[in-house]
Amino acid sequence: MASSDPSTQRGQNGRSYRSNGHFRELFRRHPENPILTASDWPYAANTVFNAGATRLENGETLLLVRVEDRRGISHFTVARSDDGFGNWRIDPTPTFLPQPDEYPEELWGVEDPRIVWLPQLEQYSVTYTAYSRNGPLVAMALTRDFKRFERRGPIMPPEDKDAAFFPRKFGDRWALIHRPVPNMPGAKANMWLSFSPDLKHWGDHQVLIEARSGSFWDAGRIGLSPPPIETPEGWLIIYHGVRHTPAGALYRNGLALLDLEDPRIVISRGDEWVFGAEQDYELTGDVPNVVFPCGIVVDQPSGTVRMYYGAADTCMAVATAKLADLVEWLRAEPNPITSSTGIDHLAQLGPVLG
Ligand code: BMA
Repeated sequence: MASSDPSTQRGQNGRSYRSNGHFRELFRRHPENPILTASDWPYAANTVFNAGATRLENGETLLLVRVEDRRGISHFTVARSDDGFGNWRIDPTPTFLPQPDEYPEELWGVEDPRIVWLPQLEQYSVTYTAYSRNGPLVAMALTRDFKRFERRGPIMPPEDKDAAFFPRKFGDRWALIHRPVPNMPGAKANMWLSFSPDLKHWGDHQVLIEARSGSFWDAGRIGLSPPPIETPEGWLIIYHGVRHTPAGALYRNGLALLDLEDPRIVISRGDEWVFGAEQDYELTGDVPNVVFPCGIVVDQPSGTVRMYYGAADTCMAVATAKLADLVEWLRAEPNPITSSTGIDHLAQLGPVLG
């Protein structure tokens, strides 16, 4: 299915109605979006969306796609492509099915995987949402080949989602970004950072980035989208923000930058979103108005990132950007950490890195 450029979406009077052309668009949608839909699937599937992504050693792009069946329960299936845009080769049967007998936290499925290569372990980590009887929690598995997975079970209790590791240790500890949801009225669903010596025991939990307030695009709740991206200027964070409206939630993406050696330090955070639902396949589907990236691949020579996102909880799409443009946009943003984020106290916490 080919997409139409938002600037050419016109009403009866010929005027464009979805884009006023004065924003700097950092991400370009692939002209063949959506790149994967349930109709491409080799077996029965309701929707295919929110895939984790990585580039394999042989240059292939691998997506670990969330597939929802008609019970409403999700599993993961691998899709591979040489250029990361087309000719996807999809595993003929599910790759990673929930195993509630052995892993009761997976009772109602597995969702929204994030893939990070951990050079020290020479394995890929897959952090995912396991939908347990007590609510969604963060679980993790390790794999070398995306065929056999070593499940490590829950690493954060419910409700918690949107988790990914940093690819390397800080001092002698791993770090995890995740998004617990407090149930105290008025407390917000913020992004947190936690540390572990062994990927199993987690501590020094702290708020990393807070949801904003009032009418802001990221006032409802926020969460990490793809895993952190290492750049010379810092860890680039693409996060999703939710604004609740009478017509439902709007899911969009914004940017922040963390200190390379101390990821507790937020160097900057953009005030505006940089990617939101505009195209038909993002506006219409099981959950309208959702763009939800879980995977990113950096093409080193060109400095281009491919951001893979679920559209409207229904299909998979991809958009590209120049990594340097994303970092430069953040630098140019007039609002580095200000009181509107309420997190500048973190810099005063003192060293906790091992
Ligand atoms: C979030 C997650 C995602 C989903 C999004 C929009 O809370 O559950 O899996 O894409 O909502 O429905």
